[in-house]
Parts: sequence; C-alpha cells; structure tokens
Amino acid sequence: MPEPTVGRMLSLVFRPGPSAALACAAVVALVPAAATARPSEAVAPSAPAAAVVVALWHMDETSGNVMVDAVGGHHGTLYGVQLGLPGFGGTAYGFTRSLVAVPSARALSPGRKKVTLTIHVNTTSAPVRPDWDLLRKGVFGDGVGDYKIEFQPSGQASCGFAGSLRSADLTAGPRLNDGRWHGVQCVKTANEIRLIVDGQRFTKRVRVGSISNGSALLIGARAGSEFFRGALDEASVVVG
Ligand SMILES: [Ca+2]
Repeated sequence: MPEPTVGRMLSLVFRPGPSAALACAAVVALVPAAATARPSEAVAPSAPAAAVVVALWHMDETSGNVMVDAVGGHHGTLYGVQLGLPGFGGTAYGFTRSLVAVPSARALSPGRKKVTLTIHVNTTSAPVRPDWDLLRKGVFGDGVGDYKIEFQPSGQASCGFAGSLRSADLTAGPRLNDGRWHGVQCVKTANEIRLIVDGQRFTKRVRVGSISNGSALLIGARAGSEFFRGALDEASVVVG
C-alpha cells in the first residue's frame, strides 16, 4: 500500500516550519543520486576531461587599461601597471603597487576538475614578509576555497589551494629573484598539488577537493596588500 506511505512522507517533508527548507533540500538531493544509480553509468569508465584553456593573458598591450584575454573574454582592468616592458613573450607588465583585476566568472573556477595556473615572473627583489601574490582567485568573495601563486621571502615561488576538503600549499624550487624570466605553474589534481618551476616539478599528495568561488581573479597583489615588485607576463588558467 504505497499511497499512505508516500502521503505520510510528504506530510512530514512539506510540513510548515523551519525544517521545511531543509527537507526540500533533501528531496532535491535525491534526484542526482537516483540518476547515477543507472547501470549504464555505474559501469562506464570515467574518462579524463579534456583540458580547456579558459583564459590566456599575453600582457602585450602597450596602451590603455585593459588586459586582453586571448581566448575566453576574461579581460582584466589594470591599476598602476607599467606597460611595454621586455617580456618573456612579446612585452610584459611592470608592477610596483599595482594590480590587475579580472571579474569573477564560473569558467575560472575549476570545481572538482584539474586546474593549471601559469605565470612568468622576472624580478631582482623578494618580499620581507609575508609574501607577494602573483595570481590568485579567492579570499574576497563568496563560495568555496581559493587558488593562488605566491612569491616567498626566500625568493621561491609557492602554490596554495584551499578546497572543500582542506587547504594545502607547496613552496619549492630555486630562488627566482635573479633578474631572469622564470615560468611558474601551480596545478591541482584530484590527488595532489604540483609546483612546476622552469619545468622542474614538485608534488605534494593531498586531496583539496572542489574550488568554486565568486572572487575576482587578481594578478600582482592580494587586492590592497602583498604587492609584487617586478615584471609579469604570459599568464593562463587551464581547466581539465
Ligand atoms: Ca607578453
């Protein structure tokens, strides 16, 4: 006799009161669980998602106040940035108390997917404390977690990821404040984070989980603090 049971459940689930919203959320949560229970999906191998270049900033502009995204329309606004410096590729931006802000977009948050962040750095300086921010998305805004590439007082680059499971960071590699160009990448996969400096890879096994937030993506500073001093060039975000 299913009808009385269902009727009783509905009366419990949708009874008025403060618990009604929670009960509705529980009902909604049942829907995807039911969908994934289909046998065809249960046995299908999970194919790796194709990597997508979400944003690519050449920083080749020599006038104006816009950092053009060559692929995804994620253009940034320049604040106090010097244009036209000799670059890693083409020209580069110079930073003192400077910042580039790219509006938040869903595509710039990897969620559970792999993400690869890339930037090129050239400086003769290093911060006293705590660090300089090269590229970050998170802290100022809603959502879960953040990702960032930073530059440490040791002259080394570092990666930081905060996700739905935990936070993790990794500082490694040689001193980079030698006045030459260096490529720095930070990667989050399902099982580890990686820092890649001029092709040399450092890895930490850790599951940070999903990252998805509504913060602007910032280059060269942590908004009003931790200003990088030097040149930055050729940055990108790749998801998958
Ligand atoms: Ca460039």
